Amino acid sequence: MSLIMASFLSTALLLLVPGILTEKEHGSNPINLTIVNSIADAPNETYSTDIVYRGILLGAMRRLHQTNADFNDHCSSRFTYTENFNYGPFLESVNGVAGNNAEHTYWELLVQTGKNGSVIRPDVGIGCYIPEPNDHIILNFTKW
Ligand code: B12
Ligand SMILES: *[C@@H]1O[C@H](CO)[C@@H](O)[C@H](O)[C@H]1NC(C)=O
Ligand SMILES: *[C@@H]1O[C@H](CO)[C@@H](O)[C@H](O)[C@H]1NC(C)=O
Ligand SMILES: *[C@@H]1O[C@H](CO)[C@@H](O)[C@H](O)[C@H]1NC(C)=O
Ligand SMILES: *[C@@H]1O[C@H](CO)[C@@H](O)[C@H](O)[C@H]1NC(C)=O
Repeated sequence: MSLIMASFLSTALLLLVPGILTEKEHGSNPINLTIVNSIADAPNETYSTDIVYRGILLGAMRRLHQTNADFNDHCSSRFTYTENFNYGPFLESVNGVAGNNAEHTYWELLVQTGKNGSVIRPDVGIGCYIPEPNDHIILNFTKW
């Protein structure tokens, strides 16, 4: 009896596991990204893009650049980043607006979490942050 049960269970597992793996490894989720300029009085811009399973934010931004006409603007880059030796990509400009050391301005990375809706300030940059499926990414042009 228990032998039959065990073999039934393992067969059920074998049938289930490939389905779960397929979804997680090949799936992508929609994610919203809002551009906020808290210094100039510019209206917010919200874009929708896709993020692959456990993909980094920079990947979703690259996908947005490839697919969105507004964000893309005739193939000229609508966001730029510099490569920091220690910390990786530093987001320098978005839609032509660049951070400036002399003016103490920069693009701050914020996330409104899908879990509870509160806004957090990740302790890593765009190359390391891995958005959750319902995260709302906010790029906030601000002062330091
Ligand atoms: C000052 C500072 C800033 C300033 C830098 C202003 C300036 N031009 O001086 C500002 C406010 C711009 C900043 C922004 C951010 N920062 Co900062 N920052 C620091 C801090 C406190 C000191 C850096 C420093 O002056 N070092 C001394 C100088 C001589 O060395 P340096 O190599 O030239 O320093 C440069 C880099 O540190 C770079 N930098 C600063 N922050 C970051 C973040 C990333 C992701 C990258 C690639 C580069 C970078 O700017 C410095 C000047 O050019 C460090 C913590 C620490 N105590 O080290 C955190 C730190 C480096 N920052 C961090 C983070 C997470 C950020 C943000 C992503 C925060 C956010 N959620 O928005 C943003 C970057 C967003 C973007 N646009 O990509 C993390 C990086 C950890 C990681 N592994 O990614 C650190 C370690 C703090 C932490 N939370 O632990 N930051
Ligand atoms: C993105 O924003 C739109 C419009 O506000 C909303 O309908 C949609 O549910 C959001 N998508 C995600 C994944 O948060
Ligand atoms: C812009 O977006 C931010 C972050 O979601 C929000 O706090 C702010 O109220 C928005 N501003 C406008 C004018 O919609
Ligand atoms: C909301 O969720 C984030 C992580 O998803 C957590 O860091 C934060 O403490 C939570 N805030 C509240 C008020 O529960
Ligand atoms: C953007 O930065 C400003 C200034 O630090 C802050 O007041 C505002 O709350 C930030 N925007 C969001 C959406 O958190």
